[in-house]
Amino acid sequence: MKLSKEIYRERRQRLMSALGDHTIAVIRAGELATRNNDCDYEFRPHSCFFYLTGFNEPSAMLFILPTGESHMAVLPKDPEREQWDGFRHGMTGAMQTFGMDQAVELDELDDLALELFDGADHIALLMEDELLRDQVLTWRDALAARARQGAVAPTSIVDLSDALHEMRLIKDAAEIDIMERAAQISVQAHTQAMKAVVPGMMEYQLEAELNYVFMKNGARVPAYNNIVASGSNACVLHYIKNDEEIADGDLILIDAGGELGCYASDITRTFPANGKFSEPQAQLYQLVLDAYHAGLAQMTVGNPYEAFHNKAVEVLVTGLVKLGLLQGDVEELIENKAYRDFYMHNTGHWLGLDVHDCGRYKEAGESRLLQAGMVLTLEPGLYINPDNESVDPKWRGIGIRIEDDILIREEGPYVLTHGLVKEIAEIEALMASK
Ligand SMILES: [Mn+2]
Repeated sequence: MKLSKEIYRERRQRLMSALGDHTIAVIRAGELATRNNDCDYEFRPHSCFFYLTGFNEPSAMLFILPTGESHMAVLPKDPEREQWDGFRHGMTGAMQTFGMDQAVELDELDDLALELFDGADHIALLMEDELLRDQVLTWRDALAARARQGAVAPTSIVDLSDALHEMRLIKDAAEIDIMERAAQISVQAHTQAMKAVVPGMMEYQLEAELNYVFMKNGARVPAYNNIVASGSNACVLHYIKNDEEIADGDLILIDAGGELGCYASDITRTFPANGKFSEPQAQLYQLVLDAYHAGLAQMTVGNPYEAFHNKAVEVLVTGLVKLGLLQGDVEELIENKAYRDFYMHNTGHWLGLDVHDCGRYKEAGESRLLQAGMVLTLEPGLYINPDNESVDPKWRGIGIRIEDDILIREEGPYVLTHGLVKEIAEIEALMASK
């Protein structure tokens, strides 16, 4: 699942061209996080660092010069530590395997930074990285203190977020390939969950089916916490307790996706625990599905980002009026956001190394236009709070979301999560066949 080192080199060069001359970029992998006592969480590098290096060891720091020339400080080779914690690439690996022009061990980090920063005008970093900001200022001060010895300290710190985020937003062929593979593992996991569910099961037992399929297929971790919400738990948007019993007659909403090669997939399906939608469940489900199809048709090159959300809202509100959950004029209800009690989130987000991936949604205050290579989710839903006394009791506690991952292409949207049932008849047929 590794891309060639030339791909990473080209990305570093492209970033530096975007940042302009006299700028050095610095970015770090991140540190191991303690879970408890001497147990750490599994390390997962910062997505921006990984995007530029493919390097997956904690504590590493990358410096890129205006030419694209790249230096990295890494954990040292250490036979004793490696005996306990596993292989480290070390300096030689950073250069040979990852294409760094120079690598040093972490105890030489300060020397490397001072050498590289001396005479540079601007230091570019992810401005949100508070720790690195402080460290860069410390290096700046050290250079300033050596002015009489001829050192020249940088004069400004600039944010590289926007340049890097915009690069990450448009996926290249290699990324699309990995993302489709991640998506297809998640398709298998959701299919398995639909087949495995039996009323009386605990939500976490169904979650185990997802994790099994993810891991068995190489997506060693979920891209975000699995949501397995039965009944009215589906109305809690980020329900991750997953510890209740699934009742006969419940709908189950699963929002889960595996992570492969650090790339996320993100799928939601909603299906009946007993294999058959009730009449009210089917009516609301079909409405969300109609909004999905209407939204998908808007995901074309040159269309504003907000178009698919607006279309989905229009379909949902029209349907809610028809079913009697909302009363009044559709346009006015949209204008007043009267649907927010039933639909309180956006219809999608960028997807990539992060599940809520980076990249601007607006440009000059306007919704940006969709471009080939963008990947985003399409996820209309409806959530009828169990305590909502303004609606007929038959609707209360029903929560539905349908979510796929979509690649924008010149020839039209491509569903990376293809092959996963979502029509009512398809879901019921799959569940009846188990
Ligand atoms: Mn999502």
